[in-house]
Amino acid sequence: MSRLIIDRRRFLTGSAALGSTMALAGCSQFDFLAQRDNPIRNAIEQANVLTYQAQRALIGDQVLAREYAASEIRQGMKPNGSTEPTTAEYMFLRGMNFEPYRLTIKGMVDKEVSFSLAELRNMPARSQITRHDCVEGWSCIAKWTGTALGPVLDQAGVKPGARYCVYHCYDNIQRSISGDILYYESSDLVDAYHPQTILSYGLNDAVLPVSNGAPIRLRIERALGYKQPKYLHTIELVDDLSPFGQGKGGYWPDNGYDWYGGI
Ligand SMILES: Nc1nc2c(c(=O)[nH]1)N[C@H]1C(S)=C(S)[C@@H](COP(=O)(O)O)O[C@H]1N2
Ligand SMILES: [Mo]
Repeated sequence: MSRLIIDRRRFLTGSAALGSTMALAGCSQFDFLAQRDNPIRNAIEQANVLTYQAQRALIGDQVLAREYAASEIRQGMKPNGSTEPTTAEYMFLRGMNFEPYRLTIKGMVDKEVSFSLAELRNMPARSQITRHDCVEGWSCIAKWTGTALGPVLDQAGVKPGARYCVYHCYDNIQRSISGDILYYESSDLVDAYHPQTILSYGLNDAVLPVSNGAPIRLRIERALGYKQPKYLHTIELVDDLSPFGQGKGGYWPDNGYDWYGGI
């Protein structure tokens, strides 16, 4: 059994090597890869589809990410990307200590629902100590507390045709003369219903700080850092990712990163 696991790892490491080539697309040297019709990019994207399918087939749907002991938390959670959103909506909520905040579940659901922070905190809680891996080359072990996303989605009733969750965030990751670009991400429903996928409001036994995504940030523990949306306000159930952003399923995928981002 253990040999089988090692072989799986080795196989996936091979495919992951292509994924990390993709991650370099953020560097200017590889900027040409970010052009959507670039043939090299298309080839790498095909490899990413293979990685996704291989992970789904080989690892299975519900395998847990490794959890660590409290003694293995050796640092704070390094804030990265947006750390202080400046959209009017977010600054208003922050000024009100997130009292009026609501998380909305909409799209391909039986009924749109929304929850206050107090309601989310009153749902069954789960804590997990996991390692966050950013493609920039750093990792942090941290303790996340929140409520599982699956049962929250069930309260809205996911329609049979839905395939993805789109996670909409408050922060303007990019500001330009043509307006703010807001961070967004997406996952399939396997990751959405994974038992370690939580709507997190606590970090290392304290209230989740603004720099790490207050009031709610999603944890998808078997995915890379950019698949962990902070400042989450709406989850939209859809069957197609192409209408959002530039159509690749997330802010970083729109800029050349692999959509699945599995680890
Ligand atoms: N809304 C939002 N979510 C985000 C980001 C961001 O800029 N905005 N950055 C991503 C990246 S690249 C990483 S590594 C992690 C950083 O999370 P942290 O600040 O809690 O360390 O958040 C991810 N989620
Ligand atoms: Mo990251």
